[in-house]
Amino acid sequence: MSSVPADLLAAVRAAERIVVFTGAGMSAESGLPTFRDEETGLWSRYDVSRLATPEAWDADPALVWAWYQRRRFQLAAVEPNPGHRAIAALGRHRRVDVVTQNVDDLHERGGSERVVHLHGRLAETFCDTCRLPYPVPAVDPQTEHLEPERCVCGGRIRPGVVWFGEHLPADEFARAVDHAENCDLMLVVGTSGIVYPAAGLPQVAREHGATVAEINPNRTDLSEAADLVWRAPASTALPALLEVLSGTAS
Ligand code: BV8
Repeated sequence: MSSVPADLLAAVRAAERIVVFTGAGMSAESGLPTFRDEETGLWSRYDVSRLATPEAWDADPALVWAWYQRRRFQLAAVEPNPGHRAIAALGRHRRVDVVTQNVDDLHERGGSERVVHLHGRLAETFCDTCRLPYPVPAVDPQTEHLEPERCVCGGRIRPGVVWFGEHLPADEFARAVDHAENCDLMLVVGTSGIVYPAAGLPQVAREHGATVAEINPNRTDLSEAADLVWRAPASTALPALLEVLSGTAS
């Protein structure tokens, strides 16, 4: 079990409001590949960040839809990991707001109730023309191409995520900025800090007086500016932190 760095423990103990800012690494130990790993998976022939764009959707909707259906189907088969559950339990000791770049629902299924989704939700689907919600069950496409369903208006049904080049949902991003501006501590967990404007949130927190702590086995674009760094994986670090905080550590 990772021993909790003393400076991080002190920062958590002193904090009244904590933001946990998460990326794909938060879900890695649940079995969902990060964007980086994705490139070694079924889709290694494609540049993933070129699949998650409106241009890719317009050019080959069946390719993009098959990729999303495979991810949606994968999501139904995985569970929250101890890191997700520890974040939810931390929320019983302090005010905790989760701001996630992830499009999975593992924070909610792990028990977190205050979750901001910056990049949408994989489980949701809507018409790309009239933009009305249009629920579609997740299926394993079995192939690299799968024609998306059609709306009554003639539009195609797309995944409820924010693609590269698309604006983030204004209300969600405004909530995320408000949380960053008003927290005492931001835990930055499992993100490479590459994708903006999300990756700018730790700087917002710092500019408003918060302590920023990174929990990640690897160095990232955010490491330099972090006040505290714990090189550890989320699903062992966060439960260890919670155990010490709740006095149950052995
Ligand atoms: C925007 C949904 C304004 C889709 C995602 C040109 C035109 C327009 C915009 C841009 C442009 N050039 C650049 C931009 C900005 C662009 C951007 O940032 N690009 C990057 C690539 C440079 N941003 C946008 O386009 C955003 N919109 O700017 O709108 C605008 C609009 C029009 C014109 C101008 C401006 C929209 C960005 C949203 C993209 N959608 N997801 C989908 O999922 O299919 S982002 C996607 O990437 C995921 O959400 C994912 O979260 C994210 C990847 O980042 P990470 O989460 O950090 O994951 P990553 O794999 O990179 O890293 C994992 C980390 O985990 C690693 O550090 C690893 O060490 C760590 N880890 C691994 N295991 C563990 C662990 N940590 C802890 N424990 C472990 N066990």
